[in-house]
Amino acid sequence: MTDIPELRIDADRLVARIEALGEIGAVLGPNGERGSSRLALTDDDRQGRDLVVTWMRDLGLRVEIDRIGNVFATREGSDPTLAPVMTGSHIDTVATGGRFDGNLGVIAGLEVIETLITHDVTTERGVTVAFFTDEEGARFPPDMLGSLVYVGGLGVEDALDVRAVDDGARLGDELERIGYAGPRPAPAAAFPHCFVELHIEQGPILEDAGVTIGVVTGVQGISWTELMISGRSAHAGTTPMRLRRDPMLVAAQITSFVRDLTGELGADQVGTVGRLDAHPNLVNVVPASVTLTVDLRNTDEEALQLAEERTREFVAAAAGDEVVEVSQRSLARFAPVEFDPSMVDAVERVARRLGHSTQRLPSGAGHDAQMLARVCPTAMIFTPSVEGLSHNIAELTHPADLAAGADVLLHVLLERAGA
Ligand code: HGY
Ligand code: MN
Ligand code: MN
Repeated sequence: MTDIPELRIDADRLVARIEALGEIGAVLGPNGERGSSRLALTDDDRQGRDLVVTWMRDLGLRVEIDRIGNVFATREGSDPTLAPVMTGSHIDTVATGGRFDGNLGVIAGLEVIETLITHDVTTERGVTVAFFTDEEGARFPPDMLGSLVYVGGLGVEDALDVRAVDDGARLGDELERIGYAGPRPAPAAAFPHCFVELHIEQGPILEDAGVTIGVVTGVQGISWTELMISGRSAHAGTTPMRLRRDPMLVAAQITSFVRDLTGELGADQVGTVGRLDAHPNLVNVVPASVTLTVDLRNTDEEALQLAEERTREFVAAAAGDEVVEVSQRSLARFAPVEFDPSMVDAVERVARRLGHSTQRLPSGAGHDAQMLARVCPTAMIFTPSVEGLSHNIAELTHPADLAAGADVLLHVLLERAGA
């Protein structure tokens, strides 16, 4: 019997499962990049879900699915009256996804539980590993949709009625179609004792600092807006420039403004125009309409509101100049979140005890932990991303760093579960 402090996960098993899951919806690049594309509630997502649920059932875990398709797998503790500790993340990806974003946290949670089983370690509290539906929000906005419903931040009926931005499919219909519309109530009737999420950093900070473990202090605020700009389609050759009402021009001006605004507001402000759809999208037609998205983020809520205000003002002025109409809708809006200080300290203390270098940092990306922090003490553990790359099929985190993160997760959960 291994002493608890000496316990470590099985790194080969962890990496093998990450690779196996990554092969579902595999996207291979010209230079050997190996990514995945499993947009939420597609057949690829279903296949990924089925594989992970099979692993969960093979470990003899109690598997539950809630009404928004979140999946929870629990190994019981010795005291069933105590709320479990929970870990997990997401297994849906963006279309140019890597194999580690989200997947690491779910598979490491499974690995932690298998390590406890293998070493016959009992814990007072149960240990649950979860994956949440549609964390990316790329097909069905907002992001973190499943965990937001789980904590009661979005009504489940409203969530089931969300329409896909690509083909207009209704979320609830897609959930039924892939067989993951579960019976467990959402929001949850009871919440975990605590939540710890292991995730890749997805940025360059840890790699630049040569640090192995990121001790995440919180998550920055997120603002997603969809703008529909309506002009007048016209002939590209015969229409004098002075008569044009060109939505593509305004879309280009907004894109350029967002970049300039980040420079003006300084370090923590980031801005992205990621989606742009022109209609009719033909070489010889001044577009009738253009739909685009603006993603603004900042660690400071006031600064984020200023960025939103400045963008609204610019859009109104540019639309007036070009005599186009703009309607807009919010796709996601989350304020910055600070994690529980005692949980953050535990991550740092455990990582150092295991001999890893650490650095505290806020998360630039949104995560399910951002939602769980509303209902229980929550923290995150980051591992470095090679070249800070993510949402790119070249996304990579080295096996030694994956294992380090999973070992820290193991021991933070052991502390909180009462091994
Ligand atoms: O958008 C995000 O930050 C996350 O990938 N959902
Ligand atoms: Mn993620
Ligand atoms: Mn992501």
